[in-house]
Amino acid sequence: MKQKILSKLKSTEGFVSGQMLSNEYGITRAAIWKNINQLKKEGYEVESVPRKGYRLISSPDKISSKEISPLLSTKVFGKKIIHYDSIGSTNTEAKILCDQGLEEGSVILAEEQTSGRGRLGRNWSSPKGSSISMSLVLRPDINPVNVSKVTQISAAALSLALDELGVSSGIKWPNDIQINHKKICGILTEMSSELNKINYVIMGIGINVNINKDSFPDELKDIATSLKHEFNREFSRKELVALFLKHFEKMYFDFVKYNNTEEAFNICREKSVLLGRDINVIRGSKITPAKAISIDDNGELLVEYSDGTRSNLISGEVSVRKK
Ligand code: BTX
Repeated sequence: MKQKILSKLKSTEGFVSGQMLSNEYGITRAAIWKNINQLKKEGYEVESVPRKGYRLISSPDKISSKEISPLLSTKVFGKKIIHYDSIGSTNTEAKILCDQGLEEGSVILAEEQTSGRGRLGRNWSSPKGSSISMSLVLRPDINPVNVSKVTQISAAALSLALDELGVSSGIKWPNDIQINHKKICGILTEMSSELNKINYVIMGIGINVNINKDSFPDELKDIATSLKHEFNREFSRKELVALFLKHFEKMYFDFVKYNNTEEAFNICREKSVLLGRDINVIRGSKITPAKAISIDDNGELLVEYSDGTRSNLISGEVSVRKK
């Protein structure tokens, strides 16, 4: 009921009378009033004027289904949105729900993660209300060896979404998006599979949107940034989620239906902060200098070592070498 009333308020420019809502939804005016109060508690600013009714003045910048659904242009991604105010990790939660059969295209979103995860057991910082923590449920009928391509598709999709907001970003293969050489986004793609069959893939993405620079923990201050810090203004998280899902859906289905990754990989090449640069390839404690040559048609990074030998990296850790 709350959702219905909210939709009505959102789609009406002026006031909506309590009587009209009561007639339309078949509940008493007192019940309407209760629902409006609940919306107010959730951060919606609703003006109520005797004999005129209710008018929505502003909505909270929440990344809930209520806020995001009206902005979606997708067919599959975001049809089901599960939203938490606070959760350990959206990827961990998504896995639990996938084991119970959660369908492809479902999106898990949280205002805050208390144990956000990066790769290899690292932490991901996701402060409340100012970051996006999102996990997408994928059930692609592809060979498990190709799953790492999803990370590239996701990086390309975010970069396109940021372009639409007037933000130009760089992609650091395989899973970071950067602005001014600092990280604003990380991607963690995880999979449950048998030898040749994928049960599900969880594509987790964390984006630093309206985080104030001094809210980053000390160890991140030199390597992380946020859209707000770079552009000195707030960005709408829900709009960014909707734009990301639009671009992701298109390129993901190009990939899983038609095995076409051209658009996504071209974006990863064009926006790469590595190609042509001197880099370090990091494997555990071993650091090998190399040059980043290209991203091939499998989304792998082709590197050339100082002895002239070349190899393709499927995933892993690389850093740009300081001069
Ligand atoms: P990664 O292993 O490439 O990067 C993790 C490293 O990034 C950390 O060790 C730290 O140095 C740095 N870092 C941590 N938090 C931030 C941040 N907010 N901004 C910039 N740098 C940071 C990257 O792994 C993958 C991150 C995926 C996060 C999403 S959020 C939704 C989903 N749920 C979940 O638990 N993880 C994913």
